[in-house]
Amino acid sequence: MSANSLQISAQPYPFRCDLAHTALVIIDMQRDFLEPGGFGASLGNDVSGVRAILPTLQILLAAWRQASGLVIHTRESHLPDLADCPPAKRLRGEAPLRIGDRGPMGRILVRGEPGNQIVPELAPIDGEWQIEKPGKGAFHATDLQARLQAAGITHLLFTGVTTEVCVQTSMREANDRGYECLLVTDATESYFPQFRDATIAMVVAQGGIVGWAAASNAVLAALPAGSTSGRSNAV
Ligand code: TIU
Repeated sequence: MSANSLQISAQPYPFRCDLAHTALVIIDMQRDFLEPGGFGASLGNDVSGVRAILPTLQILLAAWRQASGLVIHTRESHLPDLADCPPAKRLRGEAPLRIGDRGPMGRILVRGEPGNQIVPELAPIDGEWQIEKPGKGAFHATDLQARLQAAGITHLLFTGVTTEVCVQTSMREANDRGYECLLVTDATESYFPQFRDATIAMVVAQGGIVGWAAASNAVLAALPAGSTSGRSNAV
């Protein structure tokens, strides 16, 4: 095994990857989904529970940065003129505040607004990718596929919110594009814990039909101690 080879204890069997070709993907850890008054709350959800993964994600992110692994942050966001928001998405449901409407954190789910910012605990740093995605999946209407290919990334570790919506959609999109994907079980959360659990179960069923699942401790244990052995430079 090269110094960059990782073997992560996972379901349904160990996940093997090379640090230099693996990215940590943090899906939509933005105020819209984590704080009252945002998009998640406007849909009728109690958003307080999803913040529980923040300490775990902070530890994982710090370790991944220490190992010089690529970090990819996504934000679900729309252009100010909503040209990238299908009416079907904007008009779905009976929310009091819809996408583009002004709420306590600015316009709901609109790029650049206060509510659209990633929470400070996980703020991106230089060299980390930030993908603005108008859909649930991170590949839909973004340049993510082209950038991953250019960077030689073949393996993706998925975290963030919500497990069964944007995380699962992105993981399925990645799986269909040929990426080997692992879901970090305690670094993802749903407004419905039973949906988180069901998503984890369905991802790993049938021999890993969508990919692998592992707790963050298993990822941390696989990282070289004190390593900065990931990519030699930012892509
Ligand atoms: N509503 C819900 O659970 N999620 C979303 O609308 N977006 C994401 O999951 N990011």
